[in-house]
Amino acid sequence: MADTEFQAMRQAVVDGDADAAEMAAKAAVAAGIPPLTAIDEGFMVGMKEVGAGFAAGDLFLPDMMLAARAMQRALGVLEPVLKASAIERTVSGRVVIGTVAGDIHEIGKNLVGMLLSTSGFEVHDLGVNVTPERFVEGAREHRADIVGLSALLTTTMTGQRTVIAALTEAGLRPPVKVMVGGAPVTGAWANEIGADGYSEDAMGAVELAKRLMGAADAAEGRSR
Ligand code: B12
Repeated sequence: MADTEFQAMRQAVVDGDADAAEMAAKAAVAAGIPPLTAIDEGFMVGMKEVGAGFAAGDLFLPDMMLAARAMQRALGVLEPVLKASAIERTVSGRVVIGTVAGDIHEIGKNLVGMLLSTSGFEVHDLGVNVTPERFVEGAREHRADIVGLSALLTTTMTGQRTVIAALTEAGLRPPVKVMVGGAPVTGAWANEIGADGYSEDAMGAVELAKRLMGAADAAEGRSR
């Protein structure tokens, strides 16, 4: 049964049909499919397909825009369900997150932020196209434990390195930890630019953030 539902989710994104995406998300909730499963096995599959179609020249920018709109509509339905299932209420740490300068992709960053906040982190989202200066300011202002940097383009990935340098230059690193992610980002890249961690998806980002908080606690000799 779930197969048909996942298929409907995938198709709604591929068709860029926001109404169908909303309906598919509601059907998933009604069928008791966990929101993250719906995202990973349904909507994300469609998103990857659209990305591949664009890369192959079969689909165009408006197709990606419609797919994004459909996915966002679905996430709007799934977010309250995710929030309702949040168990940990204590603040596990403060995260400042954003998409680096020159890059306006936000869906993955939003998903990571959403999951961190339902896992007990205090999340401050600086949005998209965020300059290194703004990351430094945000980290100071919100007394960040972790700064999360999203980049979806090979041309903007290098911006992650620039932000790390800016945080270091501002004397914030350490203690602030930096985690990086986004479709073109890899563990090797994270190592190369001196990030504290990388995750390929939102669930992994939560685990990573918890690990980074543990490392911070150990360094300061306290326990949470
Ligand atoms: C939707 C989309 C768009 C939408 C974005 C809408 C929006 N509001 O976000 C629009 C239409 C605006 C767009 C524009 C462009 N796009 Co675009 N886009 C995509 C697409 C199809 C999906 C991205 C997405 O939302 N995925 C769903 C989310 C949930 O996944 P995700 O972002 O990867 O995030 C997950 C992980 O990466 C990770 N993660 C993400 N961030 C972070 C952060 C941290 C800290 C951590 C730990 C983890 C983490 O966790 C997330 C959840 O699992 C991708 C294809 C793809 N395969 O990625 C192309 C893609 C990224 N786009 C691409 C391109 C080329 C462009 C444009 C340059 C096109 C153009 N000619 O104008 C512009 C650039 C605009 C700009 N300056 O940023 C290329 C990039 C190629 C490259 N190697 O650089 C891709 C790969 C398509 C392709 N195959 O060619 N795009």
